[in-house]
Amino acid sequence: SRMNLSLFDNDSSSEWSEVLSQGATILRGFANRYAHALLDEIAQIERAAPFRKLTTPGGYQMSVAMTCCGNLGWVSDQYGYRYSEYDPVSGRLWPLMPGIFKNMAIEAAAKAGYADFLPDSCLINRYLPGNKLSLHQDKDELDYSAPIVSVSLGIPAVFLFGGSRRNDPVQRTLLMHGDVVVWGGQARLHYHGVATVKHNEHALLGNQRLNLTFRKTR
Ligand code: MD6
Ligand code: FE
Repeated sequence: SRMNLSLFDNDSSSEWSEVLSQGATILRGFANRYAHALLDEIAQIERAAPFRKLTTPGGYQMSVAMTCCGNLGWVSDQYGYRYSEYDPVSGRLWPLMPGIFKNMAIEAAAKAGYADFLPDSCLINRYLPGNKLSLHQDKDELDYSAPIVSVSLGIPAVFLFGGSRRNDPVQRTLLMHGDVVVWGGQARLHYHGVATVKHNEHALLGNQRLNLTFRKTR
């Protein structure tokens, strides 16, 4: 629904915002102008820290493949979910967060009303058709006053957005290439997920969807 829709000051038709719920805003088309630069950086990151499918603490393999950059990366294994300075696959520090990643995330946060966002971690998720992300809360960060900035690239996916309780009703919204969700305040601990991704083709990314989530973890 576009009940709370506003065009941005300067631009016209290719960028607009939608309020998902109090604290959660979708900046439609915001990342379009960054897309080529982001993909070049992801190709570099991937060389040092390849995408991998993590195992949940319960012993299931996630269908989404992940990698990270920044001072900390999100990891999952038999001992639980946490942020780590080291990539468990290589034993090395995660690749640095590229300047353009950080600048874009800061600008998006500000545009959605969160000034002074300083991400120290970027989780990069890769979805292929058939992959999904079950309903969850993001609660491994220490400071819930900071928002999360989530950037979608490639083929579309239905984003599931619930409330603070697992059984709250779920809104569904299609996230397209270039869409950014900024997520904090009242919505910071809301349940969310990604429905099974459908077969599709994107001019830059082929049959993939990439999602970047920027966080302040500590
Ligand atoms: C995704 N996103 O869109 C998964 N979490 O691929 C998330 O899990 C997420 O988009 C917290 C805030 C925004 C998000
Ligand atoms: Fe999440």
